[in-house]
Amino acid sequence: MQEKIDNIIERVKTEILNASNKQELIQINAKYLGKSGELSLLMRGLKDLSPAEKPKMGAILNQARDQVLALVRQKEEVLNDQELAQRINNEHVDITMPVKPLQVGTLHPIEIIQRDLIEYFVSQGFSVMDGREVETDYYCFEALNVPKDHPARDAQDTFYFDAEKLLRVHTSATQIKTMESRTPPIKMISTGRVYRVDEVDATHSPMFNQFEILVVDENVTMSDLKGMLENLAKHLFGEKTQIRLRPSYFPFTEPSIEVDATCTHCGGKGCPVCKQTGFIELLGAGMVHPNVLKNCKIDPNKYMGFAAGLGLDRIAMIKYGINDIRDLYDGDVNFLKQFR
Ligand code: FA5
Repeated sequence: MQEKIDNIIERVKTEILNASNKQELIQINAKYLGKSGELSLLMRGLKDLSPAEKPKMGAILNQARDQVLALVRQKEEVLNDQELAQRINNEHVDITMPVKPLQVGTLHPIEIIQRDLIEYFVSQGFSVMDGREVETDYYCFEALNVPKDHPARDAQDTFYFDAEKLLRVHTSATQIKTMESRTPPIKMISTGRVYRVDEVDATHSPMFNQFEILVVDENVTMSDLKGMLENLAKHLFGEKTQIRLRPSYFPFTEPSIEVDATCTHCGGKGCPVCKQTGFIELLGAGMVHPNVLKNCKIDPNKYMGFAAGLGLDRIAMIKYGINDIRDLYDGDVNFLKQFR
């Protein structure tokens, strides 16, 4: 038996020595250690030996099996190394070749302004409120002192889902939600998309972005509003910026104002951008109408407030010198990648 085993080991050694790839190695392994392999058959024959012979022969066969396994593994390592060396030899990396530039995205100009304004107001203790783009007539109009037959609705026509549900025309709806859910003092901002049935032109889009500011407290005055607006204009367009207040009308504020800032292009001297007026329109604002406070169960004899609403698209256009609002929505990568 020992002779037979020695013979097997010798053959295994020669065959392994001659094996030139892993497939041949697998075959050698199967030939000796597979189900019907020579060594496996000998091991299966152990059961026919006498009890005295069994342990001795068992040990010899186990040793032979381990030896064959070790030889196969050794050769496998050699073949792996050869394969790797061959691959390294065949693959040439040209480190002088220019790399493909990474495409890094940029923030949309409106997103940049939105984030900047949120940071600006949050640092002054304002909280950020979320609003809904699909609103009810009540929050968008009625609670803001704009009843169903009010002429102000014509200027802010919108898209209706049914008699009650509509796409909000302004972020002012969030004022009501905030005043309903909190008690004064209130300092809140809210931003997002709004919708109107407006014809598209260089400065109008049926979908645009607004930024709402609301403060409600005891003894809040128009001069607090003016101070806040002055600082805001300087923050947006630089320290030299000045503002001008014009009387205006919003049903939800009394008095109401339209706020202009000195033209960022000519500094107030007059140029084609500001149509020679020296000013550009910035936002609408005013003191919260007592009816609005009452609608939110806030006592108008105790509390006062101011509110303002900016059109972020127009701010982006002024800040970045964009002539057409449509550029903001065309998704032209070459246009958008300017804003970093
Ligand atoms: C309002 O929407 C008021 N809710 C603002 C307000 C809030 C007043 C709080 C008082 C107190 P107005 O309709 O003027 O106001 O719109 C505000 C800004 O939205 C405008 O100054 C303008 O910048 C922008 N805007 C209005 N319509 C469009 C449009 N179709 N496309 C782009 N921007 C627009």
